Amino acid sequence: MNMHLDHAKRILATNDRGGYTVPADRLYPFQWNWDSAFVAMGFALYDTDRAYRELERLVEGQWADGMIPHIVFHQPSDTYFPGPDVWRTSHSIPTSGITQPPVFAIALRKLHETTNDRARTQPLYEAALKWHRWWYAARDPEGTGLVALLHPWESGSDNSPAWDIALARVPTTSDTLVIRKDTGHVNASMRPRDDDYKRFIHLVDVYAACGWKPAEQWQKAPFKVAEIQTTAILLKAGEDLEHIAGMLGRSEDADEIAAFNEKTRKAILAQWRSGLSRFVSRDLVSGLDIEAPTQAGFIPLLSLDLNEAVVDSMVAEMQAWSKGLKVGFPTTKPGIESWEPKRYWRGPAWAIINWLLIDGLRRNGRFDEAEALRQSTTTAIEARGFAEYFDPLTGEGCGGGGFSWTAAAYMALVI
Ligand code: 9WN
Repeated sequence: MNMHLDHAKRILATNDRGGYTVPADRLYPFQWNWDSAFVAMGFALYDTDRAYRELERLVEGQWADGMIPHIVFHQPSDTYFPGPDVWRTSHSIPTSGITQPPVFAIALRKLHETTNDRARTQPLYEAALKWHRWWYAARDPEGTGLVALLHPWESGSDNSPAWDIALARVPTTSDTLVIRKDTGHVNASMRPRDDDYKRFIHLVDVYAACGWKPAEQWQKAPFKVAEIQTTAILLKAGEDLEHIAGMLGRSEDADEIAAFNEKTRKAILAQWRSGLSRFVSRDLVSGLDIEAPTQAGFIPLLSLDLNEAVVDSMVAEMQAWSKGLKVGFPTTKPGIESWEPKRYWRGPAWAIINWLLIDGLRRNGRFDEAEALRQSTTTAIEARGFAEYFDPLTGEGCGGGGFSWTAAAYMALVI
């Protein structure tokens, strides 16, 4: 028996707060959206009832318009900023007002295929369909096929160099007092900077003043990015949702979802930049490509069957970034000015990103590279524990410890 697997299960048990899992004790004391989807895939490997519970509890936070928020505040806690008083949303269970990458339907398909439990899958399927419709209506009102983020927190890659130009336009002023709690748990040098936080909160104030109405937010958004990682995840989740619709005999829904998927597939392909060997996001305020070299540009491997020349060039680029590193895959290209190997999304390696890349490499027939990344990820976890993320140069575990999605990723990568 692999003792690390036991440890991973214990982490999920310790972080259980009653049917939902906090990402890490104290540092993140609520339910987070994409964390819970990854965690549900971990639970699906040994406790399908608990996996369903995780998704069901997340859906308790779903808004009437279909959005599933990035945080559901099931119980109060004073160890995290910003809490419900800053978000000022009106859902009955307090939630944040923004969303996060839609991994949910990917988890639901895995779970349904394991259990074939239609009664339990059906309501979650309805919730996922409503959410996918929301993405297209609220975050792609012009029907481009790419969905936009209005806040860096929606990307899950909060302080990525990908946002440096777009975020610099956002003022550092806010009506809300910024009282950071994260730096009381984790060394400040591993976290976003103060100016990032001021801008994050400025955006929250702007959208709260819009009453969180999507059309008004779209008009007033000082930060608006058609984002490649989120869109690629949406497409993979859309494929999985279409598949579930088929299994549930919902053929009209399946057609509707297939049309979303087709539009998005074409739109992602149009974001391929051969000169960069990766896909790019678009800054919708300036209309320009976002060329900052981050992991996001490789995530389309997950949801596209790419031609061999494209895959070859992506893989060569990924190998160039990974050269000499102890742990792949770096979230920012090593060696460039904005690369910071310990600072959150500006360089470190994250197990869940690797999980997505591994699935994408496999989908595109690159089994050796997938296996190398799988081993690099599990070895780092076995050596340094279930850290939030890893310094790719030294392999050191950074950020929070006892981290739920690292535990889930470990299980998925070794079982
Ligand atoms: C803001 C919980 C979340 C992850 C994100 C990660 C971090 C929050 C924060 O933690 O973001 O949502 O306060 O730093 O960036 O991807 O979902 O693990």
